[in-house]
Amino acid sequence: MTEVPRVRVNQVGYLPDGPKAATLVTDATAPVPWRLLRDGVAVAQGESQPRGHDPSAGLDVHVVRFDEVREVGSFVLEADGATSDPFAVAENLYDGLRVDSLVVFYGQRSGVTIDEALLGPGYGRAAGHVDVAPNRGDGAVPCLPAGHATTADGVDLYDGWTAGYVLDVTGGWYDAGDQGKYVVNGGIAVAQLLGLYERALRTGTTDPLGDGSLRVPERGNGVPDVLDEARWELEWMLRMRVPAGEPYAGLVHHKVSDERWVPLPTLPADDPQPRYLHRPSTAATLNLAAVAAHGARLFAPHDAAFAEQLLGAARDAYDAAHDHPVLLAPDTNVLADAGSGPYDDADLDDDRLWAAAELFLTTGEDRYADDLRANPCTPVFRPEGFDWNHVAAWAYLQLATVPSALPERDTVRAAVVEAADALRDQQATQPFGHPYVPTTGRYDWGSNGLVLNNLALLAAAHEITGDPAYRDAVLGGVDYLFGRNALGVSYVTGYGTRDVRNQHSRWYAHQLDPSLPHPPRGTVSGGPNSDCPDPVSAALAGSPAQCCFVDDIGAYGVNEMTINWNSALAWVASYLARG
Ligand code: 9MR
Repeated sequence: MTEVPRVRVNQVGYLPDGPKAATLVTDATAPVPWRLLRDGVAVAQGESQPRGHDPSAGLDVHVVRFDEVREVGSFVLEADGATSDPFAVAENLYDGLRVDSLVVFYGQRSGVTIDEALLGPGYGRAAGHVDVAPNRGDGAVPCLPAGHATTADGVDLYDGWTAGYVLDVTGGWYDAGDQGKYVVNGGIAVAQLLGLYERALRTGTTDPLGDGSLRVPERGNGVPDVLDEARWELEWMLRMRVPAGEPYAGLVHHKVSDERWVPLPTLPADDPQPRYLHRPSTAATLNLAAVAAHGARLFAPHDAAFAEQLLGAARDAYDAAHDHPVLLAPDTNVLADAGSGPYDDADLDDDRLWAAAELFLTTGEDRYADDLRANPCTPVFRPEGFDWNHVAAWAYLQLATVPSALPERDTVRAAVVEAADALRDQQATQPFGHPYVPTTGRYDWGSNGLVLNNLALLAAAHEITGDPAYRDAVLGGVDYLFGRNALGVSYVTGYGTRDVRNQHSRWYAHQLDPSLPHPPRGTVSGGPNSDCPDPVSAALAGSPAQCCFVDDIGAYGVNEMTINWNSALAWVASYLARG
């Protein structure tokens, strides 16, 4: 790959009727001329806007705006003696991404053979975690034995919890590049899949991803494919419930995972580790309540019995979480052999808000509206954005956009627009165009997921107000993910000239074993993380936030794939696509 050009553009391209901006890295203090070239001929020109030193990138930059260009074609941008990578101005740039980013979920499926005819040549693999050696299988997983959650100092993170049953927890999605399956990042991922489908139905601006639209095994079954994909995880989440008669009956296990981390690469079918159910948590239970309620209203026209099962499960989980309001998932990273991520969460008011919101939207019952009122959950919006651990803003987006008789609906809509306006003000300060200005100045683990969810907030404001300025804000922010950033990389595999391909994964491990594939097209990397928490990115510690990234499979703290970041990408791609 050639050296990264100093003119940073969206390498995928720009929509003809959308905003168009690039970022030029230069020491020049005065405006410099730029030219937009097509086949070597200048079709537009102007002068750059100096923006000084950008601390997030550690670079001196100018912004180049060429919004008025509407002509379609392939272009390069020239300024200050530098030439950008080629890029398109074209319609429908994001239609393929919408499909690809959703098909990534099929590749995360556990318990089923992955068919290369669907995921792509070289992407087939044997079913993982079925009861075939060396797997111990997920068909009868025991609860974690006592003592296994005890720290070196003798603290039992699970407070003496023991239980003697086994559960069939086959299926579901692997959360990321590891072999664990976790309810709380599954929850937000399911929600965004259901949400993007519901949005498409509601707005009619994109086709609603009907049957046959995705490359999934269920295509042709008469049910919209995105619902089939979401169901794969929903059914697994239902299996994660504690059985009646057991301690914490009705709550949901936080995770099922290996006793120890397996090395890279290890295909799911080759994982020899014992697997355990970890202690239930209130957070996981509220996640099930939220997405089961959400799924109930979307499955109703397609499978009434499943919809009814989901609604019953949502109500029961909500009640169980009420009875056990603070059973927290602890930080299991402190264990010597954690074997799984913690997804710890000490603040559950946002989860409660989300579950009440979806139950209200599906049932319209006062009980849930009363619970919403009793739980203001401030602040709902954080400048960092929402994620699996902070779901209040997502709940607000749902309450603001899904039709309901909530008396305070207009207030919620106004709050979403106000938050979007604040975000747009912050975005205007960013010479790389992205709406992500964390209060600490440090980028979080999964910053790309946060950027994407901030874009979803702007998109919701567009839906609420009809003001195209919010759509422009989304498009301007997307540029950052596709190359208009400090490193000049596209963070989505298969999209852009310099795309990331070595996201941390035990099976998409081409970097370590060339017989294995890269992650499939449409896989987003977690992105810069100022903490540089893994041995590979540790070398970058102290770098400007945007530079805390490397496309290396060992850099799990900055360059992993997860279902919850891909769901954010799929949501935004679905908003941008046109049916
Ligand atoms: O996405 C998670 C991030 O918000 C946390 O800060 C981080 C540390 O606990 O964990 C991330 O989730 C990882 C999980 O723990 C294990 N599987 C991979 C996930 C993505 O890196």
